[in-house]
Amino acid sequence: MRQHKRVIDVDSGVALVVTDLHGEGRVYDHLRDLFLSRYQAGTVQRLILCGDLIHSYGPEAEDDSLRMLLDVMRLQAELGPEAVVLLMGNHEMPHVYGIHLMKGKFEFTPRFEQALVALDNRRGAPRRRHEVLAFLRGLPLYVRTRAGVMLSHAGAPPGIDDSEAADFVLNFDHDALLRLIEDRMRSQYDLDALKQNAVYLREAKKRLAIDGADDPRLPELLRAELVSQTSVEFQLLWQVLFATNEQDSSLRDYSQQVRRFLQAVSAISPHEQRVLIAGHIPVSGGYATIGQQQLRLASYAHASPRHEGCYVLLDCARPVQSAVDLLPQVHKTFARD
Ligand SMILES: [Mn+2]
Repeated sequence: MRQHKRVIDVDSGVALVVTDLHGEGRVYDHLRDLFLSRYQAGTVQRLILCGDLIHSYGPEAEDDSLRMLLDVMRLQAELGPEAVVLLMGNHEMPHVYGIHLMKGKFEFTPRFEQALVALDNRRGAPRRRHEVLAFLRGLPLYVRTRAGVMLSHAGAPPGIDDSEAADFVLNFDHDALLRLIEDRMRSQYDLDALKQNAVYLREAKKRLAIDGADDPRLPELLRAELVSQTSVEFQLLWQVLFATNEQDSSLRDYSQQVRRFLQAVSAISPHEQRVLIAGHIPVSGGYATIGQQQLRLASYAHASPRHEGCYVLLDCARPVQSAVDLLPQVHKTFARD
């Protein structure tokens, strides 16, 4: 049995660690093929994608999000859940709850929701919508290693500084939260009235590709609103996945936050965790150390320039003491050799 529901523990092997591909299919194919050739040669044993696999910043025709996600599901079914790992990022999570994610002119979620609904109407589709959603709901938040390196999407969240708080995050239960909200909806809301609400119907169609008043998914927009507006648990999950690191405070304060988070996690983990690898935040040149205990990684979409993106070849067994120890294991996504 896994010690924590949202954690994959890894004790051995070399992992190819990648992050934030954001629907860039060409880059995904390149890194997956790099992984597969080394996997077959026996030099790399794992592919770990640290979240935000989906949601392109480009035009719809170039958005490979769903194809990439289906390919990860296929590869994981083939090689096993410890050989191919996708961590949940802040761009995967919205589809678990049906919430609307936008940034400036980009509305990320409707396009992917429409693609998911289209899966059920596509002949020969390898998976159905409900299977993809179940996969997203089951995603881990962290990988822990014997090396003492913890992999995450967004780094250390604020306020996780004792083992009780860490335990809650490491066991985060989406199903329980959704059930809680659904029970409340049934007892406190007239769900039939939604069918007559033209504004609701329009928003439900736009955001979640809900197909009119008779669609059994009709209450899901209300559920999304209730989760995001009223749930303390959801706010915590938000802080985990949208962590702002040193950008909202200072490097000094954030370094303390990282230290406290890793200490709290270590107290309930098989091995002390001393260094975090995280993506999520743009970084010039594709990587940077953030204090002594975090390596920021951007494999493509968040690297500037993008072709300077990086991946890490992590020896999951050999102890790592600080972030700079990882620098020899950082490589360019597009090597020039
Ligand atoms: Mn991202």
